[in-house]
Amino acid sequence: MIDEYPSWPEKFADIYRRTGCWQGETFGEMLRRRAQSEGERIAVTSEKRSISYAELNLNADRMAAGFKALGIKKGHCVVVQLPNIPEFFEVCFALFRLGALPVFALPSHRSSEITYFCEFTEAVVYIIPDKYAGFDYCPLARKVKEKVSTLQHVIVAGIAETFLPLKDMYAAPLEKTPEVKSSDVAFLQLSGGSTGLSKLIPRTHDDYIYSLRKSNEVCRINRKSVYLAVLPIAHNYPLSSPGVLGTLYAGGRIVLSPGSSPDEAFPLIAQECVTITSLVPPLAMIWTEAVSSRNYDLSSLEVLQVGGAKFSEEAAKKIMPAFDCTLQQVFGMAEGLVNYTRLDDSEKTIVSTQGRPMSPYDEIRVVDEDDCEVKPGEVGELLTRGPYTIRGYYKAKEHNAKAFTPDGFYRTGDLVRVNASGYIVVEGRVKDQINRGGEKIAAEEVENHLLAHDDVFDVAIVSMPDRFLGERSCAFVIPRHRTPTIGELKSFLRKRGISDYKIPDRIEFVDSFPLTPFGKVSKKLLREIISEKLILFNK
Ligand code: J2J
Repeated sequence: MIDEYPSWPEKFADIYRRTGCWQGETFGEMLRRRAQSEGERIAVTSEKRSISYAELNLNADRMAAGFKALGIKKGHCVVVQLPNIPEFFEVCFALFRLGALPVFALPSHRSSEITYFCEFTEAVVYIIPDKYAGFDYCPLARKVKEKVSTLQHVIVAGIAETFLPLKDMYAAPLEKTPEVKSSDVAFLQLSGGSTGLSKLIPRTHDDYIYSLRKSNEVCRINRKSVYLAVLPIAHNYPLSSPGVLGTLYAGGRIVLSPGSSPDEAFPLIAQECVTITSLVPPLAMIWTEAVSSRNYDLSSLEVLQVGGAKFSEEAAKKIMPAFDCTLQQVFGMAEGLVNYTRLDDSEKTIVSTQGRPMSPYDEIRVVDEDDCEVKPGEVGELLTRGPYTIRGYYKAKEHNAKAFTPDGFYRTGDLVRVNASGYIVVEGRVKDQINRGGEKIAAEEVENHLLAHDDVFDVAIVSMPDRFLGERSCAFVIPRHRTPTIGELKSFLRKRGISDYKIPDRIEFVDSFPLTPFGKVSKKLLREIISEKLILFNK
């Protein structure tokens, strides 16, 4: 049950309501209204099926009834680990209608992460696909279910083996659903994490729907928009910036791509007349390279969004000529704040900045190590507060005291500078995280796994520069009795059930770590050591 999260002080909640940011609408109501206005118009198209707004609305009601019969109640958490399939929407809206909370796991998560999400949220149900991207989810679910005592059911979209098939959840709609308030938490998003495991982010109907409305305004999403989902839609960026939920809010159409490669996505853009899609930088680079050698009509594409990690100016400059559409840089975070370059910004602004906050009620501060504001244009840590930025993580009292200022600003951990026009340029980060082409790795989480190995005395994980992904991860390991092989350490991590993207790209064995003047491990120096080594190696 969800009861432990710091919310906005009444004074702020009142301002956000009075200024019309929070309009008192829930996701359940939003879909009902769209079903009334859009009816048989298609909401979601995938390889296998298309569903209209009316159908999605009805199926959400039917599934809500099925879920209720299983025992899912208001306030219960349900870990949802679904790929880009139409059922994702039926499941989420069914849970919204019951006031139960999806916890958005990514398809790449494995037993270590899923067990933690289930245990931490005391999840009652875990929902998976049967297979996706060559991975079989039922054995994973069996492992998780053995460990988590609260977990009552596993539901499978597809062949369910010993579990419950999702298709059996469509029941006769309920006469009465529980009362869900717009100020209630609608779901839990995942943070990229910097200390240990991912923190859980409680987003309310009010705050998230505001972020959709504002995103739609900035990105000019309307009923005619066709959004292609290539990134995993459970992630905050394709979910909400404006992503799939923004598209539904506007009455547009979502096209779900089975994969992110140009050969899968380009034909869909051409066939479905896609108008907007969102990518992370490495994918944007692959698409740009591919465009001239493929013969698809991509002329429907109006906006190509790139975000999740820093997009280099050089790569950004190639987008508009290659696709003959507008590039939009997106710098956002699941905790809230989203910055966009505007569609009518100059090319210079679009290629060289990460945009500006989408809402006039977003407050930002750029501060030094003592929390004092830096001079305009100087680099410092970005702090933010606003109508769709959380005031605290779920069940994380101690961490919240560090991650938020006493007056409620979220410490993003990002180093930025703000130019004279108010546009943000991301310059680096202070958080102990590696951004591997948009996928975030909390160094401490992987370090803790490696420390469990008998032959590891100590470990420090840092980022190393990479031309394609921006960053990759490098683990510096001090061995204990004997020096293990790299293969041994990697397979040890896999056996512990962590996602593939968290396995260090490189492992270096050392006798000791460089220290800071205070005697702490200097990750800065470790980053320099590995960068220099890579330069020498590449010469
Ligand atoms: C540099 N760093 C960036 C960018 C995110 C929209 C877009 C992205 C996310 C997201 C999101 C960056 N340049 N353009 O939720 O709604 C890094 C920062 C940031 C962290 C947040 C959205 N865009 N980043 O990426 O919660 O370090 O959200 O604090 O996964 O990604 O990561 P996440």
